[in-house]
Amino acid sequence: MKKILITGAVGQIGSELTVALRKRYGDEKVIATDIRMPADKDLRDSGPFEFLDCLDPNHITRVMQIHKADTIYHLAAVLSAVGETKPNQAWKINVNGLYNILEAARQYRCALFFPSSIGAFGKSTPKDNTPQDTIQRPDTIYGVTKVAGELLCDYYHKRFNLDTRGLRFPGLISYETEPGGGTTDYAVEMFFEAIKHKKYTCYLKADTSLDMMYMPDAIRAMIELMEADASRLVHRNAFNVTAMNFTPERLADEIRKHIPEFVIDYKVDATKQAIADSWPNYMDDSAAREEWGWKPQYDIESMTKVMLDKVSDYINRNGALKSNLRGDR
Ligand code: AKB
Repeated sequence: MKKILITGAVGQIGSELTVALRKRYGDEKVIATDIRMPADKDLRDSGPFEFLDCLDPNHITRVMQIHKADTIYHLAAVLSAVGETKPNQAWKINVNGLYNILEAARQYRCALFFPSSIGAFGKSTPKDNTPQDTIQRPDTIYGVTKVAGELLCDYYHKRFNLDTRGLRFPGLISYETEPGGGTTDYAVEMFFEAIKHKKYTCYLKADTSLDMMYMPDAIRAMIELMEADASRLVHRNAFNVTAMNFTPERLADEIRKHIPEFVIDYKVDATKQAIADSWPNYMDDSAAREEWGWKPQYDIESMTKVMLDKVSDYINRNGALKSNLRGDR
Protein backbone atom coordinates (compact mmCIF):
# COMPACT_ATOMS: atom_id res chain seq x y z
CA MET A 1 0.00 0.00 0.00
CA LYS A 2 1.32 3.45 -0.94
CA LYS A 3 2.87 5.74 1.69
CA ILE A 4 4.09 9.06 0.40
CA LEU A 5 6.40 11.66 1.94
CA ILE A 6 6.49 15.20 0.55
CA THR A 7 9.34 17.63 1.31
CA GLY A 8 8.70 21.37 0.91
CA ALA A 9 5.00 20.63 1.48
CA VAL A 10 4.24 24.22 2.52
CA GLY A 11 5.58 25.70 -0.76
CA GLN A 12 3.73 26.62 -3.95
CA ILE A 13 3.60 23.11 -5.44
CA GLY A 14 3.74 21.13 -2.18
CA SER A 15 0.65 22.65 -0.61
CA GLU A 16 -1.55 21.70 -3.57
CA LEU A 17 0.15 18.35 -4.19
CA THR A 18 -0.38 17.31 -0.55
CA VAL A 19 -4.12 17.93 -0.79
CA ALA A 20 -4.37 16.13 -4.17
CA LEU A 21 -2.42 13.07 -2.97
CA ARG A 22 -4.44 12.87 0.26
CA LYS A 23 -7.62 12.85 -1.81
CA ARG A 24 -6.22 10.09 -4.02
CA TYR A 25 -4.51 7.79 -1.51
CA GLY A 26 -6.07 8.74 1.85
CA ASP A 27 -5.13 11.42 4.42
CA GLU A 28 -2.99 9.15 6.61
CA LYS A 29 -0.96 7.88 3.65
CA VAL A 30 0.57 11.26 2.83
CA ILE A 31 3.14 12.77 5.20
CA ALA A 32 3.64 16.48 4.60
CA THR A 33 7.04 17.80 5.73
CA ASP A 34 8.70 21.21 5.71
CA ILE A 35 10.91 23.45 7.82
CA ARG A 36 7.87 25.69 8.37
CA MET A 37 4.49 24.94 9.91
CA PRO A 38 1.67 25.18 7.33
CA ALA A 39 -0.37 28.37 7.85
CA ASP A 40 -3.28 26.78 6.00
CA LYS A 41 -5.55 24.91 8.41
CA ASP A 42 -6.72 22.33 5.85
CA LEU A 43 -3.15 21.42 4.99
CA ARG A 44 -2.11 21.33 8.67
CA ASP A 45 -5.01 19.29 9.98
CA SER A 46 -5.88 16.96 7.11
CA GLY A 47 -3.06 14.45 7.74
CA PRO A 48 0.37 13.84 9.29
CA PHE A 49 2.87 16.72 9.33
CA GLU A 50 6.56 16.54 10.34
CA PHE A 51 9.24 19.19 10.55
CA LEU A 52 11.98 17.98 8.23
CA ASP A 53 15.24 19.69 7.31
CA CYS A 54 16.63 18.04 4.16
CA LEU A 55 20.11 19.25 5.07
CA ASP A 56 20.14 16.95 8.11
CA PRO A 57 20.53 13.25 7.13
CA ASN A 58 19.82 12.05 10.69
CA HIS A 59 16.62 13.97 10.72
CA ILE A 60 15.58 12.39 7.40
CA THR A 61 16.41 8.89 8.71
CA ARG A 62 14.29 9.45 11.84
CA VAL A 63 11.27 10.60 9.83
CA MET A 64 11.70 7.68 7.38
CA GLN A 65 11.93 5.18 10.26
CA ILE A 66 8.74 6.50 11.79
CA HIS A 67 6.66 6.74 8.62
CA LYS A 68 8.13 4.05 6.34
CA ALA A 69 7.29 5.86 3.10
CA ASP A 70 7.71 4.08 -0.22
CA THR A 71 7.53 7.21 -2.39
CA ILE A 72 9.06 10.68 -1.93
CA TYR A 73 8.12 13.88 -3.75
CA HIS A 74 11.15 16.08 -3.06
CA LEU A 75 10.00 19.67 -3.54
CA ALA A 76 12.15 21.61 -1.05
CA ALA A 77 14.21 23.96 -3.22
CA VAL A 78 15.38 27.53 -3.78
CA LEU A 79 14.05 29.15 -7.00
CA SER A 80 15.91 31.07 -9.70
CA ALA A 81 15.72 34.74 -8.68
CA VAL A 82 16.36 34.17 -4.98
CA GLY A 83 19.14 31.73 -5.96
CA GLU A 84 21.06 34.57 -7.60
CA THR A 85 20.95 36.54 -4.33
CA LYS A 86 21.94 33.48 -2.23
CA PRO A 87 23.97 31.10 -4.42
CA ASN A 88 25.46 29.28 -1.47
CA GLN A 89 22.04 28.48 -0.01
CA ALA A 90 20.77 27.48 -3.47
CA TRP A 91 23.56 24.93 -3.87
CA LYS A 92 23.14 23.56 -0.33
CA ILE A 93 19.39 23.11 -0.50
CA ASN A 94 19.04 22.13 -4.15
CA VAL A 95 22.03 19.77 -4.40
CA ASN A 96 23.03 18.67 -0.90
CA GLY A 97 19.36 18.44 0.11
CA LEU A 98 18.58 16.29 -2.94
CA TYR A 99 21.63 14.11 -2.30
CA ASN A 100 20.48 13.44 1.29
CA ILE A 101 17.00 12.56 0.08
CA LEU A 102 18.38 10.28 -2.67
CA GLU A 103 20.47 8.47 -0.06
CA ALA A 104 17.40 7.98 2.14
CA ALA A 105 15.45 6.77 -0.90
CA ARG A 106 18.24 4.30 -1.67
CA GLN A 107 18.33 3.02 1.91
CA TYR A 108 14.56 2.67 2.24
CA ARG A 109 13.93 1.67 -1.43
CA CYS A 110 11.61 4.56 -2.22
CA ALA A 111 10.51 5.89 -5.59
CA LEU A 112 11.51 9.54 -5.91
CA PHE A 113 10.03 12.52 -7.80
CA PHE A 114 12.39 15.42 -8.56
CA PRO A 115 11.20 18.73 -10.10
CA SER A 116 13.63 20.14 -12.62
CA SER A 117 12.84 23.29 -14.61
CA ILE A 118 13.18 25.28 -17.81
CA GLY A 119 16.01 26.81 -15.76
CA ALA A 120 18.11 23.73 -16.58
CA PHE A 121 18.63 25.23 -20.05
CA GLY A 122 20.91 28.13 -20.97
CA LYS A 123 21.77 30.61 -23.70
CA SER A 124 23.37 28.00 -25.98
CA THR A 125 20.24 25.77 -25.87
CA PRO A 126 17.96 26.04 -28.94
CA LYS A 127 15.28 28.53 -27.81
CA ASP A 128 12.36 27.45 -30.00
CA ASN A 129 10.83 24.00 -29.67
CA THR A 130 13.65 23.16 -27.22
CA PRO A 131 14.35 19.42 -27.65
CA GLN A 132 14.15 16.89 -24.81
CA ASP A 133 17.82 15.99 -25.25
CA THR A 134 19.91 19.05 -26.02
CA ILE A 135 22.68 21.39 -24.85
CA GLN A 136 22.37 22.30 -21.15
CA ARG A 137 24.84 25.01 -20.11
CA PRO A 138 22.80 27.23 -17.73
CA ASP A 139 24.54 30.28 -16.25
CA THR A 140 22.38 30.69 -13.13
CA ILE A 141 23.11 28.85 -9.90
CA TYR A 142 19.51 27.57 -10.01
CA GLY A 143 20.13 26.09 -13.46
CA VAL A 144 23.43 24.57 -12.39
CA THR A 145 21.71 22.88 -9.42
CA LYS A 146 18.86 21.63 -11.62
CA VAL A 147 21.24 20.04 -14.16
CA ALA A 148 23.19 18.47 -11.27
CA GLY A 149 19.88 17.19 -9.85
CA GLU A 150 18.78 15.66 -13.17
CA LEU A 151 22.14 13.90 -13.50
CA LEU A 152 22.15 12.71 -9.88
CA CYS A 153 18.67 11.21 -10.30
CA ASP A 154 19.74 9.48 -13.54
CA TYR A 155 22.83 8.18 -11.75
CA TYR A 156 20.87 6.73 -8.82
CA HIS A 157 18.54 5.00 -11.27
CA LYS A 158 21.36 3.51 -13.32
CA ARG A 159 23.71 2.69 -10.44
CA PHE A 160 21.25 1.61 -7.70
CA ASN A 161 18.14 0.83 -9.75
CA LEU A 162 16.23 3.48 -7.84
CA ASP A 163 12.88 4.47 -9.34
CA THR A 164 13.66 8.17 -9.88
CA ARG A 165 11.40 10.25 -12.15
CA GLY A 166 11.19 13.96 -12.88
CA LEU A 167 9.80 16.83 -14.92
CA ARG A 168 11.23 20.06 -16.29
CA PHE A 169 8.55 22.46 -15.15
CA PRO A 170 7.81 25.76 -16.84
CA GLY A 171 6.50 28.74 -14.81
CA LEU A 172 3.65 27.53 -12.61
CA ILE A 173 0.52 29.61 -12.16
CA SER A 174 -1.56 29.19 -9.01
CA TYR A 175 -3.40 31.26 -6.43
CA GLU A 176 -3.58 29.18 -3.23
CA THR A 177 0.02 29.56 -2.09
CA GLU A 178 2.25 32.42 -3.14
CA PRO A 179 5.16 31.57 -5.38
CA GLY A 180 8.45 32.73 -3.91
CA GLY A 181 11.65 33.85 -5.56
CA GLY A 182 11.02 32.68 -9.13
CA THR A 183 11.54 34.53 -12.42
CA THR A 184 8.15 33.45 -13.78
CA ASP A 185 6.23 34.71 -10.70
CA TYR A 186 5.21 37.87 -12.62
CA ALA A 187 2.34 35.89 -14.17
CA VAL A 188 0.77 35.19 -10.75
CA GLU A 189 1.42 38.76 -9.57
CA MET A 190 -0.29 40.15 -12.67
CA PHE A 191 -3.57 38.40 -11.80
CA PHE A 192 -3.54 39.70 -8.22
CA GLU A 193 -2.68 43.27 -9.25
CA ALA A 194 -5.20 43.25 -12.13
CA ILE A 195 -7.98 42.46 -9.68
CA LYS A 196 -6.79 44.68 -6.82
CA HIS A 197 -5.51 47.79 -8.66
CA LYS A 198 -6.29 47.26 -12.38
CA LYS A 199 -2.63 48.04 -12.96
CA TYR A 200 0.62 46.04 -12.91
CA THR A 201 4.27 47.02 -13.29
CA CYS A 202 6.09 44.04 -14.81
CA TYR A 203 9.76 43.28 -14.10
CA LEU A 204 10.23 41.47 -17.45
CA LYS A 205 10.11 43.08 -20.90
CA ALA A 206 6.80 42.98 -22.78
CA ASP A 207 8.02 40.48 -25.39
CA THR A 208 9.71 37.92 -23.09
CA SER A 209 8.31 34.52 -24.11
CA LEU A 210 8.31 31.69 -21.55
CA ASP A 211 6.55 28.35 -21.09
CA MET A 212 3.85 28.28 -18.41
CA MET A 213 1.40 25.83 -16.82
CA TYR A 214 -1.66 26.11 -14.56
CA MET A 215 -1.07 24.30 -11.26
CA PRO A 216 -3.81 21.62 -11.62
CA ASP A 217 -2.05 20.43 -14.81
CA ALA A 218 1.30 20.39 -12.96
CA ILE A 219 -0.13 18.34 -10.08
CA ARG A 220 -1.70 15.88 -12.51
CA ALA A 221 1.58 15.64 -14.46
CA MET A 222 3.51 14.67 -11.32
CA ILE A 223 1.00 12.03 -10.26
CA GLU A 224 0.64 10.58 -13.77
CA LEU A 225 4.41 10.35 -14.21
CA MET A 226 4.85 8.59 -10.85
CA GLU A 227 2.05 6.14 -11.73
CA ALA A 228 3.25 5.53 -15.31
CA ASP A 229 4.30 2.08 -16.48
CA ALA A 230 8.08 2.06 -15.88
CA SER A 231 8.72 -0.10 -18.94
CA ARG A 232 7.54 2.77 -21.21
CA LEU A 233 9.91 5.38 -19.73
CA VAL A 234 12.98 6.02 -21.84
CA HIS A 235 13.93 9.34 -20.25
CA ARG A 236 12.69 8.91 -16.64
CA ASN A 237 14.12 12.11 -15.21
CA ALA A 238 13.61 15.59 -16.51
CA PHE A 239 10.81 15.29 -19.05
CA ASN A 240 10.07 18.59 -20.80
CA VAL A 241 6.42 19.47 -20.03
CA THR A 242 4.52 22.58 -21.02
CA ALA A 243 0.94 23.73 -21.42
CA MET A 244 1.18 27.20 -23.00
CA ASN A 245 3.74 29.86 -23.74
CA PHE A 246 3.19 33.60 -23.64
CA THR A 247 4.78 37.00 -23.09
CA PRO A 248 3.74 39.52 -20.39
CA GLU A 249 2.06 41.57 -23.15
CA ARG A 250 0.02 38.57 -24.34
CA LEU A 251 -1.11 37.74 -20.79
CA ALA A 252 -2.10 41.38 -20.22
CA ASP A 253 -4.18 41.28 -23.46
CA GLU A 254 -5.91 38.13 -22.24
CA ILE A 255 -6.70 39.68 -18.84
CA ARG A 256 -8.01 42.80 -20.62
CA LYS A 257 -10.69 40.66 -22.29
CA HIS A 258 -12.19 40.33 -18.79
CA ILE A 259 -11.00 43.60 -17.17
CA PRO A 260 -10.90 46.15 -20.05
CA GLU A 261 -9.47 48.95 -17.88
CA PHE A 262 -6.40 46.88 -16.86
CA VAL A 263 -3.09 48.58 -17.72
CA ILE A 264 0.44 47.20 -17.66
CA ASP A 265 3.73 49.07 -17.66
CA TYR A 266 7.31 47.84 -17.42
CA LYS A 267 10.21 48.44 -15.04
CA VAL A 268 12.75 45.82 -16.01
CA ASP A 269 14.73 44.01 -13.32
CA ALA A 270 18.07 43.32 -15.01
CA THR A 271 18.81 40.12 -13.05
CA LYS A 272 15.42 38.53 -13.68
CA GLN A 273 15.43 39.63 -17.34
CA ALA A 274 18.85 38.04 -17.88
CA ILE A 275 17.57 34.80 -16.33
CA ALA A 276 14.43 34.79 -18.50
CA ASP A 277 16.46 35.60 -21.63
CA SER A 278 18.60 32.52 -21.05
CA TRP A 279 15.54 30.21 -20.93
CA PRO A 280 13.60 28.66 -23.85
CA ASN A 281 10.81 30.52 -25.65
CA TYR A 282 8.94 27.21 -25.75
CA MET A 283 9.85 23.55 -25.24
CA ASP A 284 9.09 20.40 -27.21
CA ASP A 285 7.33 18.04 -24.78
CA SER A 286 6.69 15.19 -27.22
CA ALA A 287 8.78 12.69 -25.19
CA ALA A 288 6.40 13.15 -22.22
CA ARG A 289 3.40 12.80 -24.53
CA GLU A 290 4.75 9.61 -26.11
CA GLU A 291 6.25 7.88 -23.06
CA TRP A 292 3.51 8.44 -20.46
CA GLY A 293 0.64 10.21 -22.21
CA TRP A 294 1.16 13.81 -21.02
CA LYS A 295 -1.60 16.18 -22.20
CA PRO A 296 -2.31 19.59 -20.64
CA GLN A 297 -5.92 20.64 -20.03
CA TYR A 298 -5.50 24.42 -19.65
CA ASP A 299 -4.42 26.94 -22.28
CA ILE A 300 -4.00 30.70 -21.75
CA GLU A 301 -7.70 31.41 -22.35
CA SER A 302 -9.14 28.80 -19.98
CA MET A 303 -6.42 29.37 -17.34
CA THR A 304 -7.02 33.16 -17.33
CA LYS A 305 -10.77 32.74 -16.86
CA VAL A 306 -10.35 30.37 -13.91
CA MET A 307 -7.50 32.37 -12.35
CA LEU A 308 -9.48 35.63 -12.38
CA ASP A 309 -12.42 33.93 -10.60
CA LYS A 310 -10.23 32.13 -8.08
CA VAL A 311 -7.99 35.11 -7.34
CA SER A 312 -11.06 37.32 -6.72
CA ASP A 313 -12.35 34.76 -4.20
CA TYR A 314 -8.89 34.48 -2.63
CA ILE A 315 -8.55 38.25 -2.21
CA ASN A 316 -12.02 38.45 -0.65
CA ARG A 317 -11.01 35.78 1.84
CA ASN A 318 -7.36 36.65 2.55
CA GLY A 319 -6.42 40.07 1.17
CA ALA A 320 -3.76 40.79 -1.46
CA LEU A 321 -0.75 38.72 -2.40
CA LYS A 322 2.21 39.80 -0.34
CA SER A 323 5.31 39.53 -2.43
CA ASN A 324 8.04 37.53 -0.72
CA LEU A 325 11.27 35.76 -1.45
CA ARG A 326 10.53 32.65 0.48
CA GLY A 327 11.88 30.36 -2.15
CA ASP A 328 10.29 26.95 -1.65
CA ARG A 329 8.65 25.40 -4.68
C1 AKB B 1 11.43 30.06 -11.45
O1 AKB B 1 11.01 31.04 -12.09
O2 AKB B 1 12.50 30.04 -10.84
C2 AKB B 1 10.60 28.80 -11.47
C3 AKB B 1 11.03 27.89 -12.56
C4 AKB B 1 10.63 28.15 -13.95
O3 AKB B 1 11.70 26.94 -12.30
N1 AKB B 1 9.21 29.13 -11.58
